[in-house]
Amino acid sequence: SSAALDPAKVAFIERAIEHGVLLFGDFTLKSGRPSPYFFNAGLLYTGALLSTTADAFAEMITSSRIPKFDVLFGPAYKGISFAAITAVSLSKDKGVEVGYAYNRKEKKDHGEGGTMVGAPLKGRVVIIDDVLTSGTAIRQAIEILKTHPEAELVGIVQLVDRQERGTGARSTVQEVEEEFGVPVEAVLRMEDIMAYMEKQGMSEQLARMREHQKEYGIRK
Ligand code: OMP
Repeated sequence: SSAALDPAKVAFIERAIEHGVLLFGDFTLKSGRPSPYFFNAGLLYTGALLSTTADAFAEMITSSRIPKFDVLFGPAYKGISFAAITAVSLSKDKGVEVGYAYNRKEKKDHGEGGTMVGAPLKGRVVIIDDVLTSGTAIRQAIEILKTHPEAELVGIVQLVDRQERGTGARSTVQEVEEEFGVPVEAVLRMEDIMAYMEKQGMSEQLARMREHQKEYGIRK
């Protein structure tokens, strides 16, 4: 892995490990894939952790390929708080004003006029969510957006891109970027986590990460 160890990323990874957000062990993912690590964004529940998360999202959004946009859409449930806190951080620290919106999960007929809360879903929209693996979750969010004809998807931001394969041989990011024609960016990627582990001498766990990468990662 050739990922540069950005000090802000290192600090974020350290805090994530410290708070049990980033775990190493034996996990089964939503897609059914086994995994030697898991990132549980639901454990980012203190003011300090949320603040760090918001700043990391805001910094990434303003320094990446994400174009200017009007609304940050956080799909229920994990995306909701991320959309809110990132909108605050963008406004306070970056002078970027965007609305935030989220969907209610309760209403089952999400295909038609699903129940939205917050900013009207129109104009240029960026979707914000926690973790990207095989793409099922993000595709569901895009489906919701598609039911709002005045909304145009212009980007997707994730806290963690696990850099895994999508439904085919290519990475989920490649598949989604190509299919929907928008950039997909992330605060952290698997290679950042692995670079950190390498620096920390976590050789046993790192070997398992490499095995996982061989099986489910991107073949470059
Ligand atoms: P995909 O729908 O396969 O892209 O998986 C992404 C979803 O899986 C996320 O929205 C999470 O709910 C969950 N997930 C994590 O939260 N952390 C992980 O490290 C891995 C997953 C996962 O199940 O793949």
